[in-house]
Amino acid sequence: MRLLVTGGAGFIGSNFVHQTVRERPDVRVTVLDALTYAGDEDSLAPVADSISFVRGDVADAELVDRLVADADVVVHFAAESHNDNSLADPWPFLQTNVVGTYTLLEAVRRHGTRYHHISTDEVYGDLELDDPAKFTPDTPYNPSSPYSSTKAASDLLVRAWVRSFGVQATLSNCSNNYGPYQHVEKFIPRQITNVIDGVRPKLYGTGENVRDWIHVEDHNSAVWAIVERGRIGETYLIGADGEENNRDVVELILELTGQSRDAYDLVTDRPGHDLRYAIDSTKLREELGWAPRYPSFRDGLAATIDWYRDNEAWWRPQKDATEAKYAQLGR
Ligand code: NAD
Ligand code: TDX
Repeated sequence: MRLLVTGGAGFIGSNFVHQTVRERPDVRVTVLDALTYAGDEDSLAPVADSISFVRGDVADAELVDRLVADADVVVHFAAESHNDNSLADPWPFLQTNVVGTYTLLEAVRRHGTRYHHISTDEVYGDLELDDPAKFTPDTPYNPSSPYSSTKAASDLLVRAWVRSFGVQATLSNCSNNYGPYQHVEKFIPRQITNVIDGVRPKLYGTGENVRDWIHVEDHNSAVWAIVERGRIGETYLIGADGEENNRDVVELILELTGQSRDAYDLVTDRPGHDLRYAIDSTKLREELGWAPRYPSFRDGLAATIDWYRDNEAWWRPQKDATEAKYAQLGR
């Protein structure tokens, strides 16, 4: 199989490429990535000899057409992915998430290529803290932020291209990922690296907001299950029943790093901050027989802390600039 992975130098995409090279030697991987601030070719260093890397933009129609013509399957991870950045400057989110997805869809339409679209649970908006409900594939779209609204827009384009043009696509909406190679702007790596630097973790608002954590390896094994066995036109929700509130996550990071569990600060809340996400992944589990391999959040978090301790050379170059951005926002 010739596989084109967009955004393969980012957090989830690079882990997907590692897993693919490790477990599927029959797959020939090409990565297309623009290497924005969030992309890092070093994340692919361990597999560099086994893949082809192309630096370029998913909204570059000519380049995309050439690469899609040479692929059997496209898995589209590339996106602007950080909510706080989307509040500061929405434009790159429109360009990459919406125009970039459109550009890929037109190419897979022309070439009849199998396409899998990576998306987020944030397209469904948020749930109340005390509501037992979870998101299902039938939950109405109700995104809150520029980031999630552009991801929702891209999902709707995919659905329309399936219905109107018969594009061979599947979609997945996953909950919050954690694991190695995640940019230090994101919650868990930001707090781990703060603790390593002797800085107190920073919780937005009251820290009550709930996220449904899944290890990145589990997200990626689910993506493979959908690529291989998913039904065309269908949406699969990916989640591992990992609901935790942000305060509990910070306290666990502090405990696992030998600090006092109350050694954190509350900072200004994110505008429009979604309260709670929770995924019902019954369809994925029952229809495709998928199950997570990393069910313990505590163990996965401990391993992730070890990874950041052991790989300071990977994250250190991003840390100061990231914290300078947050300082401007008062967060
Ligand atoms: P990331 O920000 O770590 O990586 C994004 C990658 O895309 C980077 O390598 C970047 O260089 C590349 N990129 C950005 N714009 C590009 C462009 N115009 N052309 C080509 N490449 C470009 O993001 P991530 O956390 O790995 O997320 C990957 C995908 O998974 C996104 O589609 C995101 O919406 C989705 N997702 C993420 C999570 C999560 O918890 N991180 C959860 C659910 C879904
Ligand atoms: O310093 C922080 N303090 C804090 O309390 C940061 C950076 C975040 N938070 C909170 C905000 C959220 O409630 O932690 C939670 C997680 O924040 P992020 O890591 O920014 O993730 P989130 O906004 O939930 O979105 C993530 O999951 C869904 C990814 O960034 C998206 O790409 C994905 O679609």
